[in-house]
Amino acid sequence: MTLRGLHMATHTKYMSLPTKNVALHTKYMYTDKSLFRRFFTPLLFLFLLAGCKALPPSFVVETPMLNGKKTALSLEEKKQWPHKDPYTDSIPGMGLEKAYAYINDAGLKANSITVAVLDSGIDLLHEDLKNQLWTNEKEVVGNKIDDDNNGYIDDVNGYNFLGESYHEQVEVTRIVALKLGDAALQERAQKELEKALPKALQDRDQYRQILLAVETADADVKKALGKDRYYLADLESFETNSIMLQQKIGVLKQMFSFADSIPQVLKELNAGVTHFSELADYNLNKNFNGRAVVGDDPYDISEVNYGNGDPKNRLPEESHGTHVAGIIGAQRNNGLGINGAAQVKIMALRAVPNGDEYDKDIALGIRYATDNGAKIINASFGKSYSPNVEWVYDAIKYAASKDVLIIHAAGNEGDDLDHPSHPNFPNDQINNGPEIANNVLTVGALTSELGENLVADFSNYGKINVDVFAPGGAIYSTMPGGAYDFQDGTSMAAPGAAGVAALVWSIYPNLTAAEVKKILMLSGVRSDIPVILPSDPDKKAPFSSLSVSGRMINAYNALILAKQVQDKKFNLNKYDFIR
Ligand SMILES: [Ca+2]
Ligand SMILES: [Ca+2]
Ligand SMILES: [Ca+2]
Ligand SMILES: [Ca+2]
Repeated sequence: MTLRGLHMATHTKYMSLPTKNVALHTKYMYTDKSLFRRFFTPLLFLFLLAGCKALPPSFVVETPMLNGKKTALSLEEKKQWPHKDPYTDSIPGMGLEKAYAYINDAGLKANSITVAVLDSGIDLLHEDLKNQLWTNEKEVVGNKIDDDNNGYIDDVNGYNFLGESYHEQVEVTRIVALKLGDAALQERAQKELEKALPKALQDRDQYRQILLAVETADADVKKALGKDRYYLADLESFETNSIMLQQKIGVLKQMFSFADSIPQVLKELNAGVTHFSELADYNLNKNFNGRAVVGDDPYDISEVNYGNGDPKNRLPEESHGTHVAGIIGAQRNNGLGINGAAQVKIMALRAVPNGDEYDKDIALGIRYATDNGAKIINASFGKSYSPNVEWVYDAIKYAASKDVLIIHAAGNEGDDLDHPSHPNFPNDQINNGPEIANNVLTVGALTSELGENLVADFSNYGKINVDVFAPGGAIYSTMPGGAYDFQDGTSMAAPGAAGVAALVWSIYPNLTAAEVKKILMLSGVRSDIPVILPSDPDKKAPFSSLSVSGRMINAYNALILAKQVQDKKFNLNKYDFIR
């Protein structure tokens, strides 16, 4: 599944930062001798102790305390926050504006670099992406011949491993329907499916009921007010003796706490109905076969003649790959839309359907990217079961052998990935064991609030399985049809990290993939501020305890450290993250 947050309230919550909360966090950060600190200290001490072994030196002058912004972000800041800096701007972005100012001042030159977006389809005609696409120069478009003899026909901007398929089952459904794996796995999957399907139907019906109630209330209140557009203030000042109308106004007032307008509420409710309907009709439907139109056997990795050379999105709602691609590499400073994190060539690989991706497509996609010149592969997808995981592990090791870096989203379940029952595939560690390769960076999601809500409430985390954090809450980027919009998810955090990796690597191309990974982790901004745990909103833990590095990615720091490594003034081998 693509890793985008689907709960309706998250978006709005991040968009309107409540200032009173910001003030509260600041208090925590300053009050060393407060009551709070007394209760918290034993716990904090444990975490600090655990973190000490791994604590590398600082590479830049860091002020001892990070201060969150005390006012709400402006719309422009909301659109650009991932490029802001925690120190300079009090916003926990990736320091990209600062990094570009430094690049400019120092006169640093960037080399060309290709980043593969292994994802859903991409809007290849988008105004802010079309000039940034990787092109296979030796391939002639549309002649049905594999001109460059790389095994793929007409792969001009990448490849489409999904053919004309879009909806898919999730692995739990496939395990039950196709009897994959052993009896124990099938029994476990059967139990999950028996719970998930009725839940999806129930959620769909609930969304439908709320949608109907809001639609009816909206129509009646418009009529009573005598206007087509109204605001919360209109509802608050409206007086009526009709109990029915009072109830409807009550419903609408409640809705204003989820979004800024009723049309936005209706849009999100409709999206909810669609989401839960698709869950029931496709993802969790034992009898659905999304792969039939592709025509291959997805359980035979040797059968490679499938899919086609057109990785564009098939439907407007297939927006994920477009959004991810823009975060990494939307054309910079062209007077349109947004600035990507780096100026890269985007290789479009369509391999993630509306359901769980097949291990075969992911393994072949990683190999395609590796063999055709990508240095970085962005992997904003994941799933809880991976029946042919060995194919993916082999592909990851192959990419490592060719010095290709893979950036993986940590996932959106709000879970501790170090817990044995919460794997998120493709991982690079089996049962918290040693890493199978040194080229995978796993990224959790931050919100724009430098305080207790710093870690997005949907983000997975883990001192062993998540390497670093990057912005993932309410991220503004490209959408199909030449549009732009906000999306939430660790899916949005991975491409931010991928863009920073691309920027660093484009300037210091002699670094290895493993070195770039380590530089991103070591140079991040570390903070011990207490953050709400995504898995338990009643609990807090130091931010630094939720990932291997304890840090959030910072492009400026990464460039400084990369230069030191290149000039042999800093030996990366001396520092390791001890678990
Ligand atoms: Ca070809
Ligand atoms: Ca051709
Ligand atoms: Ca642009
Ligand atoms: Ca790892």
